[in-house]
Amino acid sequence: PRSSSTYYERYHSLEDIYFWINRTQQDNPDKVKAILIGSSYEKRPLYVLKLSVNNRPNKKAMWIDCGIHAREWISPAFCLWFVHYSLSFYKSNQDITNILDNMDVYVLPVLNPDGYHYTWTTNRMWRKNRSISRNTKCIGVDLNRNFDANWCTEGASDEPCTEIYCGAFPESESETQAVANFLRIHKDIIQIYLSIHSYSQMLLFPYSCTLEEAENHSELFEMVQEAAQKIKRHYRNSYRYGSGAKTIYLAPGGSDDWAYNLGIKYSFTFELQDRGRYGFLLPPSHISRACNEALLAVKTIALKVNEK
Ligand code: ING
Ligand code: ZN
Repeated sequence: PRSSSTYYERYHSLEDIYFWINRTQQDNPDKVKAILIGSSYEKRPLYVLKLSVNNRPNKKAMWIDCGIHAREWISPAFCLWFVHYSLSFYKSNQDITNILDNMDVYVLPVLNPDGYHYTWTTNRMWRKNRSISRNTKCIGVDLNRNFDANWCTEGASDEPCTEIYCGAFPESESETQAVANFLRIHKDIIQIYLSIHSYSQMLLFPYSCTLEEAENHSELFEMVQEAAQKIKRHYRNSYRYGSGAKTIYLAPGGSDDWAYNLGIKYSFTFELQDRGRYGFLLPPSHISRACNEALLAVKTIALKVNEK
């Protein structure tokens, strides 16, 4: 039967997503600007969409990246869905209006385009990027172990053949450098850092690279607790929450820990649906539910930060 799902309730190839980025900025010239922040190992462009509804001076900002891990397809789907939601409901939904009136939002739809492309053509379960290392046939660095936060300690591996290979040195990868450089330049305006993964339904915050607590641990804990409670109430779905190291496992070199140490004190990693039934192969029919749940968490956090 003919599918009745919309563009945002399907998964899209990398080529489609580049086309979508271009069309989204053309169709919304007053609100959307595509910014080239660097390129991948295989020389694909890394575009960030800047959503900005007014030119108020001293506006703060939120950063959202998707697709750092190639096989987590719900993640890029969320970034596209979120941009579409923001553009569609600005002025009609009170929460998104409040958020966009007070902050610009930077959205990187696919942080790891080489890996994402590879999952569409060759190996659906690929996680890492596609960079080639010396002295090994094994390909790829885990970009979420490549940031400079207790880099390559327990929870990462210096063995290129593993799924959690940390790379030759911190920020060795072109994709990591592009994101880290952009965040360094904009750190004074960016208040919220958000990285979208799947699966397992968790709302995490620093630290993942150590069992020590972040300086504002209680504040971060209360934010994700409130977000999880709202998801439970609205969608009857459970999300676990807490610091990364205590909630799942020690994982050094992650982007949220690095952004936190850079000074972005509201830094989070979301693990979207599901809890393992489909895992990375979440059916397209579940996209809108998964995205609505994540949106509720984004709104809860952004509105809390806006109040400050
Ligand atoms: N989970 C993350 C991973 O990279 C994580 C968990 C979060 C690590 C924050 C580091 C920092 O292992 C998935 N599913 O990739
Ligand atoms: Zn991941």
